[in-house]
Amino acid sequence: MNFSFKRLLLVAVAFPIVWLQSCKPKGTQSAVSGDAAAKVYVAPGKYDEFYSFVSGGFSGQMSVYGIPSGRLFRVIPVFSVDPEKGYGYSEETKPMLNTSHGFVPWDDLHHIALSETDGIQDGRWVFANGNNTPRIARVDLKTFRTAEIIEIPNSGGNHSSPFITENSEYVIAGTRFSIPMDNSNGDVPINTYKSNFKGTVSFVSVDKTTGNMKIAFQILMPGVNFDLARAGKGKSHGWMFFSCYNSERANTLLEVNASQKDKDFIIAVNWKKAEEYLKAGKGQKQSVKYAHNIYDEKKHSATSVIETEVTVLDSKELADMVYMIPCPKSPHGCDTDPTGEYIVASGKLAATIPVFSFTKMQQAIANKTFEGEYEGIPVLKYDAVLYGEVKKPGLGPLHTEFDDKGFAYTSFFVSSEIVKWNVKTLEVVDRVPTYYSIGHLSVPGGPTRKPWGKYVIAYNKITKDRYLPTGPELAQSAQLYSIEGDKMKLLLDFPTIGEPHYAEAIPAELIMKNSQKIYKIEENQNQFAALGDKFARVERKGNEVHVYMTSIRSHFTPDNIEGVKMGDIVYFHITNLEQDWDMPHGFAVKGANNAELLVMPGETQTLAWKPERVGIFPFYCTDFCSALHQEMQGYIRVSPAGSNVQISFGTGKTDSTAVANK
Ligand code: K7E
Ligand code: CUA
Repeated sequence: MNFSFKRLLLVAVAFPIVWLQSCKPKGTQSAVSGDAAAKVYVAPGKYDEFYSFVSGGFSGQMSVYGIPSGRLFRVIPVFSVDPEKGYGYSEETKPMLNTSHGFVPWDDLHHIALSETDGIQDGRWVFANGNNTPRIARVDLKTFRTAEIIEIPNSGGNHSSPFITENSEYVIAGTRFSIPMDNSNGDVPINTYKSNFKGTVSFVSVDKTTGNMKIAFQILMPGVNFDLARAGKGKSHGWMFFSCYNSERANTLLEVNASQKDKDFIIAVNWKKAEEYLKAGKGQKQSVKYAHNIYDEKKHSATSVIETEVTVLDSKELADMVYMIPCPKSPHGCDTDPTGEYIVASGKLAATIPVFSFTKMQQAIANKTFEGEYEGIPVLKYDAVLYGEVKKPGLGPLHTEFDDKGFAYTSFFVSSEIVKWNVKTLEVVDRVPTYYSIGHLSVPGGPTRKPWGKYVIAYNKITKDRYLPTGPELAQSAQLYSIEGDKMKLLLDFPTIGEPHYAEAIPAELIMKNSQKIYKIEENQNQFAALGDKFARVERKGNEVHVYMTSIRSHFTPDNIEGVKMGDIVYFHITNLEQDWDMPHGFAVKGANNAELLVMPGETQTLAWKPERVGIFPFYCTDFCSALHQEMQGYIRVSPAGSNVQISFGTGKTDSTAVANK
């Protein structure tokens, strides 16, 4: 028995937990220091310090966690239907998921952008991208609900999105896949990529008061793949920086063919210049088709409008608007530091992290220090724009966030670690392992002019042995590290919903004070609302039966309905008359090919139901609302098509008011 094993045994006797851990595969050692538990412990009844908004990847949703506890508070349905909340199932919310391709009830949500004022998070809205069917959503942080979705035309996949400018002037959308433009003949051989496929970046303006989005302009770009982006800030305000790959413009086996060249590009867009060109009428109007969906908080319903025009500025023709900066092999993340001076690019296949200087870029532009052109766009000389390189930082750099003390934190997918480095000196000062294969990472306020610091959160792609096994697919996960000291310290693992990509955290006080408690019943303008029991009724309009129903603890009015016939469509319009915080009522009817409704206090929502057989169908409240929740139920009778049962309804009438169908 060697010395160290004896020691291990001794420790094992004293601390059986340690013994257990040492028997697990190497990776599962927690590397957690003694006070970690206290640092993440939020006592019962106490609040977390930060909200974290986490992308759900292929779940299409966004989730909301408390930091430092890692407690899940809410899943906000955005691009995917959500039966838990009736989102995408109720008649009022269905239009939110409308697109020019029809109803698209799923997407792939990668990136989060919290609204900003003067480069500081303001807690008003959070934006998110739909990657697959190009869309940007805006979630209202008063209600934690998706308030608006705008589709992006001339785009093949909205990955490079929705990065935000420092006064929320724009959220942007760069196309991941280049494609033939929507107004051209798209029926072309795929191998004519180089001549027919184009890229675009869209600048979507955000109304200062309402938050409403509008595609202000698009810029026509070479047919590369746009990956990520960040807005300039401070001195670089007015610029947007995009990473791109596939400068080879390959249309097949990109794994090989898009990694041929030594360098791809960071593309710098001067959007103030673009605004000038737009004003001067240099844009070309193109006829396209895209959906614009808005949820009206008073009408409690969404409308979807198909828009038919965008204005396109051509990067080839309009000088001084777009520049390219060479960047080592297939950059992924493109991040700007809090001062706006440094632009950090992360080449997935590169061995260094290049850091570009905005000041040097301006000089290079002024002196025309170009190394050539790419598709008519000036390419700046790498050395002329480079501030310096972080040497040998790790393998597979992906994304960089910043703290409030002049440090940057870069995630490394291949070497599974976070590397901390000094933004001025470019020296690596610390590194910690992540478990495993980190993608994005997030420091509260990290992408803004004013990072709040304190933590860095890793969002991991693979968890292997970190959690109890759950069949073929394992939990994906976040890991919380303290960055208060010189060294990063692992504090906590917590699983996430879907695949987490980017996340943004914000001090809780910037949001919680504005949180809406109810919808005022007197402001309810839903056209199907019944604003009191006395308005509850059932009406037949041809083969449509409209049930104007109210809910309040603990009954529905009406709760007995007869006169529905086969071939009818029944619309249950449920108005929740409650005016107390956190008092939703649910609604579900047997056999409905649909989800439940979950109706907030003061709100009206509609469930459409097409009975497919004759009989009695119970309906009930799905959300445990009072001691008599189980009594919150009713019946609807469905008669044969030719029956002469007349519409009748009631609540609390024990004698039948309906004529029995004898
Ligand atoms: Cu790196 Cu889609 Cu932002 Cu994921 S992306 S990691
Ligand atoms: Cu209403 Cu349960």
